[in-house]
Amino acid sequence: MKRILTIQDISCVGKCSLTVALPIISACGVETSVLPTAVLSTHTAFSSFTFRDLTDDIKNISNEFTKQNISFDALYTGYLGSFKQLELVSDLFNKFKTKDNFILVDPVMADHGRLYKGFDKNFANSMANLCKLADIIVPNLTEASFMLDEPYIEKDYDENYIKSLLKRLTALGCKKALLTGVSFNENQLGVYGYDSIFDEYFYYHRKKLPVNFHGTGDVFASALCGALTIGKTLKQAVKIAVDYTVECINETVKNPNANWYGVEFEKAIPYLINTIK
Ligand code: PXL
Repeated sequence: MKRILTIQDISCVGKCSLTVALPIISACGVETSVLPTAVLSTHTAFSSFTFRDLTDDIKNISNEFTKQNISFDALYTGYLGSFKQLELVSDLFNKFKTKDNFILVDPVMADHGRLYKGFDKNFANSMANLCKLADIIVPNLTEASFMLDEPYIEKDYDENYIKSLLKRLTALGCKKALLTGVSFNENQLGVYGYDSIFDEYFYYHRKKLPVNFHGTGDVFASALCGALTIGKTLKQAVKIAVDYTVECINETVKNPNANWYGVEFEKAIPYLINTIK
């Protein structure tokens, strides 16, 4: 069985990071090892939360993995809370990267033109450095703009603009970049991808829905990671992950009492299992 290591926080309530990655990657039929970087009572979009920093454990845990001869078919990072964590994770990448596995970095730090609580421009620069070590990165438009020192453009951009961002993202050092939340008109929303090895662009989009939910980026990245790990091509994995994310949103809007803080991804897990077969 394939095994991945995902490195991100546990937000006890909030449907993001590890509480999303674990069930979704498991549903893809992939063993999901975790390296929790922090424990929060909820994610940071809540008005208050606790934050137990686990930075000091990262090195000891990864040293034990080495001692026990544990290897991974993919290394996948999401929300990372500090400069020190970025540094430790880049050491870990250097230790566990092989010629047969891949590194997926989701540079979680911003959305809708704004950085999440606790992050600043310098953090975005350091995250861009971590992206250099990745095979695939999956920023949204806001994260890409911060990492490239570009003003955030919300809409009315064209395809050439998106392609130039993608080219510059891969110029950081990663081979493939996927920009999420790309929309050229009111009816479509999707993921624009660029594979720098084949110099190939692609756009996979669905109908734009008039809603916005927290945590959909984590759902997308987790399904993408699972699909890639079991051997799907980049384009196949993007389609699986986008379609699953749309399914999660559709399930959530059906429920008038759905929580504001995340999508009902659990209800769409049977759909994911069926489509990934
Ligand atoms: O969904 C990304 C995410 C993950 N982890 C924490 C967060 C967020 C986004 O706000 O706050 C702790």
